[in-house]
Amino acid sequence: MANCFATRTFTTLSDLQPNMANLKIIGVVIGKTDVKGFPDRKNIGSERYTFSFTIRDSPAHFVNAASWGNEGYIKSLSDSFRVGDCVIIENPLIQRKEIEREEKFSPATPSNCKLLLSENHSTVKVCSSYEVDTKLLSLIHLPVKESHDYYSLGDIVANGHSLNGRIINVLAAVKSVGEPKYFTTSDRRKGQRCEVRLYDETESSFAMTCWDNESILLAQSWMPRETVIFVSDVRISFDKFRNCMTATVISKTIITTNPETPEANILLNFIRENKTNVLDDEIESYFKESINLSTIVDIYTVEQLKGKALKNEGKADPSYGILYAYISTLNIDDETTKVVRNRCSTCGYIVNEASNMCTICNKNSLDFKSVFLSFDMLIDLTDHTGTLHSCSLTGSVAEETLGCTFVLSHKARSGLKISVLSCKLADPTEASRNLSGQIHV
Ligand SMILES: *[C@@H]1O[C@H](CO)[C@@H](O)[C@H](O)[C@H]1NC(C)=O
Ligand SMILES: *[C@@H]1O[C@H](CO)[C@@H](O)[C@H](O)[C@H]1NC(C)=O
Ligand SMILES: *[C@@H]1O[C@H](CO)[C@@H](O)[C@H](O)[C@H]1NC(C)=O
Ligand SMILES: CC(=O)N[C@H]1CO[C@H](CO)[C@@H](O)[C@@H]1O
Ligand SMILES: CC(=O)N[C@H]1CO[C@H](CO)[C@@H](O)[C@@H]1O
Repeated sequence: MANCFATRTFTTLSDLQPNMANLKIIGVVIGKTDVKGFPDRKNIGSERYTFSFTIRDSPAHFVNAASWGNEGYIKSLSDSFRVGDCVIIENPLIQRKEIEREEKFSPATPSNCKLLLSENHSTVKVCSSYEVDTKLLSLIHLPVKESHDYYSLGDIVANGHSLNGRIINVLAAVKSVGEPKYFTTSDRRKGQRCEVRLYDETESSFAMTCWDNESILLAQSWMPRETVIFVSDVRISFDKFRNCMTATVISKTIITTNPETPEANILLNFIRENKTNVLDDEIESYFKESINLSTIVDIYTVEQLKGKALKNEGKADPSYGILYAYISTLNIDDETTKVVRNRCSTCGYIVNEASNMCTICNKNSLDFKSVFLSFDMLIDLTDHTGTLHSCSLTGSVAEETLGCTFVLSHKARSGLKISVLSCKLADPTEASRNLSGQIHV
């Protein structure tokens, strides 16, 4: 790698003025967008490509840089560095920033300039972290907003609809990072999505969705229950499907991983001290059935569910749907399988039968008399395409299904876990209409 600190000195971002020429700038990349293609108006039938990024060289100064060009140049430039890398830019064009236009889609910056990079004039070099001053590298852990300028997750939930559509800052810990999902839109564009679950002292789970490869890649580096993030300018919306508030990473968003601020340290202490004590997702979903059944409309066959399981192997994100099937095995007479189990009333987890201990709360259930009986059985579900074996039918859904007082959770060997949220007799005409509709899809 070329020596990044060859004789020529760098112009600091605080000294940038529009139309300055022959500059050399160094900075750490704190934000970056995906490459996008646009039809070229001057050259009908061809496309121009672009991406942008944000660099910082001191706590108070950062600027946006954009590059336009042909597909090959833009893609290879974009692939050459990531958020967290340190880059040296030579000969960028320095333009005056039109604040309103620029900051609609790009991060807000303190600078009145922006950089434009072109293939013919500018160069971007990536420095190895060994060569870079640690002062510069440490900027990656400094949020771009005041360290106290954020909403707690509890504040967001409490404000509810009034925050719908607002762009705010959030400080939170990472609870889980979903597996990225890739799809093709109806107009044949490729898309991707990844859901990150956040938590803090005030809220145990809050969804943040990433729709771009750069933020998805960044999210893959986060450690659940260890990483704290400061998300500047994230969009808050009300998710009608899940009936809750959610956050969405947009092109204005800058995410600071493991921020070095007093507020982030307090949160870090909280997650470290509370690590062993937190309910795991399974328990949480046991108590918090926040799914609005009337919003579940996708209809699947057994075959489609198995296909989905293969595609999603090892993924944590649940998906919801309706299955028209019959219960082909309901084994309540077999003495080797238990039908009823004790669950801990604090966390909802199954209490170990031999020790009478709740392994999650570490409480002895006999001391606390804090258990309740719950159905816990395995059933098979069959339709015209196949059978799902060993779906577990538990809790109140089992109670309703069986018509006696007592949820369907399923861990099949495929790694697919199915939770039955409701189980009712299907109207035969509705079922046949839906299933025949399916075949044409
Ligand atoms: C870059 O340079 C090449 C050859 O030197 C020229 O053909 C091309 O038009 C230039 N591109 C731009 C955007 O100026
Ligand atoms: C995002 O990543 C996927 C998988 O690597 C790729 O197929 C897709 O083209 C990428 N999209 C963009 C906009 O870079
Ligand atoms: C569930 O969703 C339906 C349709 O979107 C809506 O009318 C209803 O109010 C929702 N119920 C709850 C409890 O949020
Ligand atoms: C350090 C810290 O904030 N610990 C918290 C862990 O969780 C319990 C219960 O929610 C709190 O009481 C502690 O303060
Ligand atoms: C295609 C079709 O017939 N869809 C039906 C499936 O079942 C729902 C009720 O669950 C009907 O509302 C749809 O019209």
